[in-house]
Amino acid sequence: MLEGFGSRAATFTADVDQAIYINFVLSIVLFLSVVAPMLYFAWKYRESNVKDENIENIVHHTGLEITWTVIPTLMLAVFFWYGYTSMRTLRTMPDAASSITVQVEGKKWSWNYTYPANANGYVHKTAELFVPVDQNIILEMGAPLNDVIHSYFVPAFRMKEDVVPGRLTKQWFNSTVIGNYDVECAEYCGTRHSYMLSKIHVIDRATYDAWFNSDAKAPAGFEVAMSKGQEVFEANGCNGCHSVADDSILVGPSLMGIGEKKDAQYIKDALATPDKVIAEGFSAGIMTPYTLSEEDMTALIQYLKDGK
Ligand code: HEC
Ligand SMILES: [Cu+2]
Repeated sequence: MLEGFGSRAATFTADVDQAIYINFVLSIVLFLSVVAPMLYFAWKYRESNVKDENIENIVHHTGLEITWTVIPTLMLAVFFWYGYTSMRTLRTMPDAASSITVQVEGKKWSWNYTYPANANGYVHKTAELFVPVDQNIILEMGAPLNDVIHSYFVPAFRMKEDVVPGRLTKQWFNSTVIGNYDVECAEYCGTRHSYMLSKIHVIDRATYDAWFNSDAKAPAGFEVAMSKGQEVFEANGCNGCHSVADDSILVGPSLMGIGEKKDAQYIKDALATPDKVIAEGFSAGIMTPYTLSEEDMTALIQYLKDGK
């Protein structure tokens, strides 16, 4: 676990916390104002304390009725106001020209990010999000048509928005604190829902720019010794469903040793038309077709062959 609810890492975090805090305190006031009189009356009018002839039916009390209409209405107005204003901050997208817009794809069961092309025309595709500190970031989010609803949730920023197949949803943030933050899927989406995680790395501007303008896989300090093939495997979310290092079954069959058992064509077909040949003991319709570039495919097949 990285930074979560314990940190306040985005510009609107304090607004959201204030709305939650005010709603929480008012809810306690409401709760006590109902439950405390209830307990008091139960005690005061207990059977041994009241005689039948003392019981009087009160038909109407205008003062009371006005009180219990006006006070809760005012409280609701306060709930609404703080909820509405902080919601509006979250839902009003900043000016796109001065923001960085990243495409986010959520699918069973991984997240991936596609950046706009840099000056050299290179498009970064990553499994974790890298952004500069103090910068407006817009996330344009979607899921493949044959997938299910997910939700992109960043506890440290207090932001969450559904990711819906066939629909574009947006979310923005501006993080003021350099650090690494958890991203979770907050909409139950099947077997590996709880492993549908990602990270946001908020880094300094110079490191971000140097990385963005290069074709390096990750900014300085985040490089992982990973073969091209493994990168392709992880950036496409294959690791969400397939193990390679051992024979454990996540969702699909383990791919350990498949590069030896099957030829390259078999793997290409398994990616292009997963439902044509179904691995024994598994069902169709779970793995979606993938179209990889020639280069990525070669690296992937190499990786499945010798783990490099
Ligand atoms: C949502 C889960 C899921 C994802 C993501 C996924 N697969 Fe699969 N995959 C499956 C399932 C389930 C099967 C077994 C059914 C079938 O053969 O279509 C399978 C089958 C395969 C097979 C055939 C295995 C055999 O023994 O015949 C290969 C190869 C394969 N996947 C590779 C990949 C690669 C490479 C990726 C990433 C580009 C990937 N898969 C992404 C679920 C997934
Ligand atoms: Cu999900």
